[in-house]
Amino acid sequence: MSRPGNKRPEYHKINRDLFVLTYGALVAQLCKDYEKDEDVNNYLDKMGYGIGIRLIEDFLARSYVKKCHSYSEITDLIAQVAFKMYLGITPSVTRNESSRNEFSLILDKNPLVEFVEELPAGRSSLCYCNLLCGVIRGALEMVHLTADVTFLQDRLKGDKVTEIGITFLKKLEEKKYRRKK
Ligand code: MYR
Repeated sequence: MSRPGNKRPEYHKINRDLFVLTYGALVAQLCKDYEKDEDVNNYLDKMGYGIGIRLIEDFLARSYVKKCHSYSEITDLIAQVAFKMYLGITPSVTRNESSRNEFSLILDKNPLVEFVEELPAGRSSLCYCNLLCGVIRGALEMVHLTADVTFLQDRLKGDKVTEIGITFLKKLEEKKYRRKK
């Protein structure tokens, strides 16, 4: 039976909502388990890192992307292909003009906070979506790149935009991971 028009099947929406709500429950639980925001942020980052080092295989297999030749190309790829693929959004990319290795992803929309209006009371230093930083860091490490990835601005904290900063640090030796040709 053919699908009516171009409408995406409803289960995509249901799965996304379930994921977003599950993520919210995870953050809520971590806030109960850890008193300090910093510990929650670290936990989310580590968890994301674990996801990122596995996700990269899937990403490279499904995206058919070619090897990138600059940090700028890699950041564009993360924004335009990876975020689109896994979160359905395309952040815009800005570059720190005075440095060749610092970039930002500006998120106009963020599906992970769809059901969140504000940070929990007394949690003003919480980086609610810190999992994303870990995912990016982990995935990059598997293509031999170390990077600092942190939230520089966050709408949940009253900032005008949500901004993830990526600072590329150095190229790792190509021994951990060999990309299939
Ligand atoms: C290369 O030159 O080998 C390609 C580099 C690809 C880097 C891809 C990084 C993917 C990051 C995934 C983030 C997903 C966030 C939802």
